[in-house]
Amino acid sequence: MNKNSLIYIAGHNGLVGSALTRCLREQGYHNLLFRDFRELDLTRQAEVEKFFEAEKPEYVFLAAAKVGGILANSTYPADFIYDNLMIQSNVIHQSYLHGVKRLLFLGSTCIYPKEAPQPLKEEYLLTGPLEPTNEAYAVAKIAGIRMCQSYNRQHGTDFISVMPTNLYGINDNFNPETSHVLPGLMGKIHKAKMNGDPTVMVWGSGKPLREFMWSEDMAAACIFLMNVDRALIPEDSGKLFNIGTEEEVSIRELAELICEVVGYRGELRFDPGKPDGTMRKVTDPSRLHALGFAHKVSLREGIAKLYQWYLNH
Ligand code: GFB
Repeated sequence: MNKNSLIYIAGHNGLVGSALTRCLREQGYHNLLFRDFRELDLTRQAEVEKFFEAEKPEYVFLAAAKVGGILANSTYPADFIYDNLMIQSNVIHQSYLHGVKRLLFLGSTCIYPKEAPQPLKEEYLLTGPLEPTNEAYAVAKIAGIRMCQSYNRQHGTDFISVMPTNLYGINDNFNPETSHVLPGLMGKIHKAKMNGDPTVMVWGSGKPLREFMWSEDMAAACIFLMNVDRALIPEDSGKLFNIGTEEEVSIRELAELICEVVGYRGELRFDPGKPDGTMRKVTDPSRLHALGFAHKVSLREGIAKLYQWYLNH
C-alpha cells in the first residue's frame, strides 16, 4: 500500500476495524473508505456489488463479522453462521471481480480443532472436530479461509487470511451476555467495586487457558501483512497466518489480574454451570514472526489501558 491507496476497512466501527482505522491514519494512510452498516448491509449481495462498482477500493481489510463470546456463540449459532458466510462471501467475491490488489480476511483461532496440539499451528486446520460452543462461527470462518485460497488458486488473487488469538481493546463489547471474557469480567468486577458487592461470579471452572492480544497490536500486524512483499509469503503457507502473543493465563489468573487493575478486593466465585469451552487455545505465531513482526503491549499493560478507556467512556 502507498499513502494514497484507496483502502476499504469493512467493519471500521468494530474492535479491530476501529484500531485499524486509527493505526492506518497514524501511519499516514489518508485515503480510507468505510460505510456504516445502515448505509451498506454487507449481507446483501446487490448492495455490496453496487458499492464495489462505485468505489473500486485497491486494498480491503475484511474486519466486518458477527462476533461474540462463548455464550453468544452457543445461543445464536444460526446468526453467526449466516451473517458471517454472507458478509465474507460478498466482500471476497466482489474484491475479486473488481481487481482488489490484496485483501486481508480476519478469522479467529477458534477455527482449530478442540483437541489440536498446542501451541496451535496453521497446518492443524481441519485435522479434527471443532469446539462445539463456537462451531457455527468457526465453520463460517474456515469457509472464508478456503474461499480466499480457492480464489488465489483459480484467479491468481492475493487474499491473505489472519487468525488472531482472543482480542481486547478500545470499543470492545462489555455487555455481560454477549461479550468476550476479558471485557465481560472487567465490566462485572468494576460494577462489583462500585456497588460494594463482596463477590464476583466468574463463569466455568477458571481453569481454561487463554491468550490475549491488544487490538492495536493486531491492527499493526494486519497492516504489516498487507504490506509484505508477495514474494516473501511462503508458497506452502496458503497465505494463512496466526497472530498471537504466546502469553497464556488461566481464566482465574485473568480475573485476579483485572481485580488488581480495577482495585477490587472482593472474592471471586466460579460457576460450574457455565461452559468452560476449549481448555486451551494458544497460538504459534512463528510464521508471522519469521516475516519480522512483533507485538508490543503486554496483558497487564493492555488491561490497564482498557480500564482507563472504560472509565472515560
Ligand atoms: O472470550 P470467551 O467468551 O470465548 O471466553 P472463548 C470464554 C472463557 O472464559 C470460558 C470464561 O472458559 C468461560 O467460562 N469466562 C469466565 C467468561 N467468566 C466469563 C464471562 O463473564 N464472560 C465470558 N464471555 N466468558 C471465543 C469464541 O471463545 O474466542 C469466539 O467463542 C472467538 O468465536 C473468540 O473465536 C476469540 O475464548 O472460549
